[in-house]
Amino acid sequence: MMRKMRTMRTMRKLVAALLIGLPVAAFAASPQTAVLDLQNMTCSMCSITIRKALERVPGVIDARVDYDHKTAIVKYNPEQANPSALVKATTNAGFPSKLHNGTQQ
Ligand SMILES: [Cu+2]
Repeated sequence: MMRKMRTMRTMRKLVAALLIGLPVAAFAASPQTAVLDLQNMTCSMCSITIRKALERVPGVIDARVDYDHKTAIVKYNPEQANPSALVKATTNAGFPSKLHNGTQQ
């Protein structure tokens, strides 16, 4: 009898933990991708500078800089970062940018 009670209590704790944990997962925003057109890129080393600047922005998950196309493709958590923060980061690093076609995917 006592053992059953304890099991029930453990179960209840588990359910409570799930109830607390689930909404976070359910409402966590899915990553967004922004494409930036970059200025001032003169060599492939610039790509690294830009990538590092973007990766330093809180919420950035992944940043890829394409030297040939002078673009940066940035995956970010929209709850922490936004396109203007990304533009600001590259601009502060010496590479003014703007959203490619003003679009986000
Ligand atoms: Cu360079």
